[in-house]
Amino acid sequence: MEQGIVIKSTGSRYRVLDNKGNIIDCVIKGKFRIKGIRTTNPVAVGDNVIFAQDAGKYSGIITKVLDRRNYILRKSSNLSKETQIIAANIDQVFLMITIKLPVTHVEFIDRFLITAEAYRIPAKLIVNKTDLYGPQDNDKMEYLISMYEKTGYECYRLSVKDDTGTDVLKQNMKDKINLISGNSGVGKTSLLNKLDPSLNLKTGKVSDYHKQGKHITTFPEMHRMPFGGFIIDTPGIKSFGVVDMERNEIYHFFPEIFRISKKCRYYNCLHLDEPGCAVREAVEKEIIDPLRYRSYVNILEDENRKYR
Ligand SMILES: Nc1nc2c(ncn2[C@@H]2O[C@H](COP(=O)(O)OP(=O)(O)OP(=O)(O)O)[C@@H](O)[C@H]2O)c(=O)[nH]1
Ligand SMILES: [Mg+2]
Ligand SMILES: [Zn+2]
Repeated sequence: MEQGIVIKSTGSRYRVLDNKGNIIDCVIKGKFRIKGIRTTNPVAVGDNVIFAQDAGKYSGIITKVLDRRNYILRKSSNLSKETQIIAANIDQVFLMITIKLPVTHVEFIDRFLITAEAYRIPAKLIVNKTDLYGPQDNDKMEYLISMYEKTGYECYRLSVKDDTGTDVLKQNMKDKINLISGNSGVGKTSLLNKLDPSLNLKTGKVSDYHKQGKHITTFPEMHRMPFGGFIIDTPGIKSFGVVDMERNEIYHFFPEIFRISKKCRYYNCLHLDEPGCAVREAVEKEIIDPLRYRSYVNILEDENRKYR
């Protein structure tokens, strides 16, 4: 029996990196179930596994998944019940966003951030493609960055194309297990190719007509970085359903809303139209950004719809 870490999962086959640096293609045997959650994939990238290797062959059978330190789940859509583990045992997640080509929406960012908060995984934002931005785009970028920095999220300005901002990111990712997520076409895989040109991974174009990416990366895959640590590249996501959250706890994962909610008159205030709501007062005074509050209300309404 040997131990390794899953670096790629394609549904039925798993690529495992062992302690000696060998890569073994594995299948799973038996049933793997995680308490309390239903997932479409029992073994995920980042999982530490025990496997039995066929003598002399670079193929094996995974027999056990070791306890996960954490994991990040997604729902294939807002209303779907199917959940998928994107990756496990992650030190930090980066959401890559772009102001244009494609446009990343605030609510999408917020759905991602609350998921990371719920799983207690530090989340950071990367704004890529700064080389494309005119004055208006830059204003929009700076607005978002200041909004998220105030809330407590680190933000990075990046142009993979011009190679600006890559060194700072490298320093931050060094020696950690990092995951990069984001819409299709924002440049996740391009960043990996920049950080390690020998990877030569496939990237895609953003279409002129739809201004969206073409879902080039299809499975999450973990890559060892020459400067130390790992980066997990993931397929672009369209929408992000929130997982495992009660309606009355969604605001717990908006740090600035949660902080102020302690001053609401009613302990079970949902910050919609209750009297004495400190959150709504803070939104009016723009202490809480109205964009963030709008995301909160939309996500809450989406969750309500599911119960009807
Ligand atoms: N102008 C500009 N284009 C970029 C930059 N970074 C990436 N691109 C381009 O954006 C397109 C999409 O890049 P990918 O790296 O394939 O995007 P991705 O996020 O991996 O997309 P999926 O795998 O589909 O999720 C490619 O044409 C890249 O060349 C950048 O900083 N500036
Ligand atoms: Mg990609
Ligand atoms: Zn309130």
